[in-house]
Amino acid sequence: MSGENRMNGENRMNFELTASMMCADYGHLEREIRELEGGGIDSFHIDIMDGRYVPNFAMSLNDMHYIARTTRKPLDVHLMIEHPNNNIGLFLSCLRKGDTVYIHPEAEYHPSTTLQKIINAGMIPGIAINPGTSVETVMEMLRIVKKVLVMSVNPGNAGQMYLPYVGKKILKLLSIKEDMGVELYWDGACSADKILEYAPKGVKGFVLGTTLLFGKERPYGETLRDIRALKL
Ligand code: S6P
Ligand code: MG
Repeated sequence: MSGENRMNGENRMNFELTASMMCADYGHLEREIRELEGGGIDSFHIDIMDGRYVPNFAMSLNDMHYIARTTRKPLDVHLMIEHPNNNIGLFLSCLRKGDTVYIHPEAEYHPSTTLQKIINAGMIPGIAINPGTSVETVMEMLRIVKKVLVMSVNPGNAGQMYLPYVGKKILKLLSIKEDMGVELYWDGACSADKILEYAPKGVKGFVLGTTLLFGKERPYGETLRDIRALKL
């Protein structure tokens, strides 16, 4: 990358930024989507919670459907629901080929069956790994999925503190990601420091929530431009 590009805020390191839409202003959802698109967001992260797998209710199928109809950018759907296999068709029918669907392996008796349905529908299959879940317990699934969403907070809420013990697990995943054919994505308390540290190590994308993007009384485009300009 040339020095000139760095100066222009055009950092050529290829990392993706996705907006955690549970943190958006629902009074102006279309405006939020347009502003994020205009600011250069790569995709929209959709947190679906059922009040059982996690102790919270967040976005619904309707919210997801609205965002899917309103943008042409990819969706990144993070299912924090028990037994997603029971209802996976409802979600897949609202999505386009090339959107990503993450499930939590602990939430399913047969996660590989659910992942196969996601693959058969033309979506990108992913698993989300909780802070307390070890890599060893999901090793075989790494051979099925294309993406791994590494949770650096416990699932259920935005605005939580980063859990530092997750760092070692990310390093372990980075060391096997090529062999397994997966890309790693960071979800939870994502700060500029974390992007600076982990993008050069090979984390492919970052979910942006209240830590960096939302609720800052600053245009999203400015924040996103600053992130892209980080000197990695
Ligand atoms: C948490 C959820 C995440 C959050 C995101 C919010 O259960 O999966 O996607 O929405 O982490 O970001 P922040 O910066 O508020 O932690
Ligand atoms: Mg999420």
